[in-house]
Amino acid sequence: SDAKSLKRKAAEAAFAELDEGLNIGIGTGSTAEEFVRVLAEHVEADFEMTGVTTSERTETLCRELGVPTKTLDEIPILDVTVDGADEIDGDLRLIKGGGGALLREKIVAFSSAKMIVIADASKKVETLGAFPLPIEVNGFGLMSTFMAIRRVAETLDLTGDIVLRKNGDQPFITDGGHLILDASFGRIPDPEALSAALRSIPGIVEHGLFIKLASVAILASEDGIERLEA
Ligand code: DER
Repeated sequence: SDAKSLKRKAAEAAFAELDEGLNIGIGTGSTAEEFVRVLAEHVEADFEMTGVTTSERTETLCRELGVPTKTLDEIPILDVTVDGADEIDGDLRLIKGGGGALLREKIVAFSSAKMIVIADASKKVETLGAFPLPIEVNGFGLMSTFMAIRRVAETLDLTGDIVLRKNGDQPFITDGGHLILDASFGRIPDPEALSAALRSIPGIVEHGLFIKLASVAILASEDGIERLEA
């Protein structure tokens, strides 16, 4: 089965864990969009739920498919969030942000009692970092922030390219109006240390290391579904 059907299988397995009448955080990316499609089919068959989306892109798809949504301000505490990931390690630490929605994704995940990550099994890694770490930064003083990141990374023996994410020939702008730097550290042996170090830099709005947020990971492969629990 192709990549899309693996994403669909993970999305269906996540749906199977949901009761009726929940407030559900809905992630961003191609796997999360399979989850929206699964939700829409069940909503069509009178499944009760209310979604809170993590990007304009997901919100638009929910509207198109008839998945009912409210804002996080209307539902500040959610029962569960279902979202994808770019990398998942054995402790359910994640790298997210490939789709540029990491700030709202992290806020929504943090506002949820639990977070179910759905992905094809290729996202499972021994050590995070092969996927470039997205770092969401304020546009003011970009070069100073860039240099601070490099300095802080070097104290952790992390080196590699740090590039401004583009949208064509323009800088990529997030839903929150910020920029994203993608840092190719290659391997991040101590994600907690890097997370704390990045938080010390005021120009950084958020980063794509999701630590102690995911409670369950549902990974689909040709051999079936693997379920990891924190
Ligand atoms: O941008 C994100 O955080 C997405 O959830 C990403 O991590 C996974 O996107 P994918 O399901 O399209 O691989």
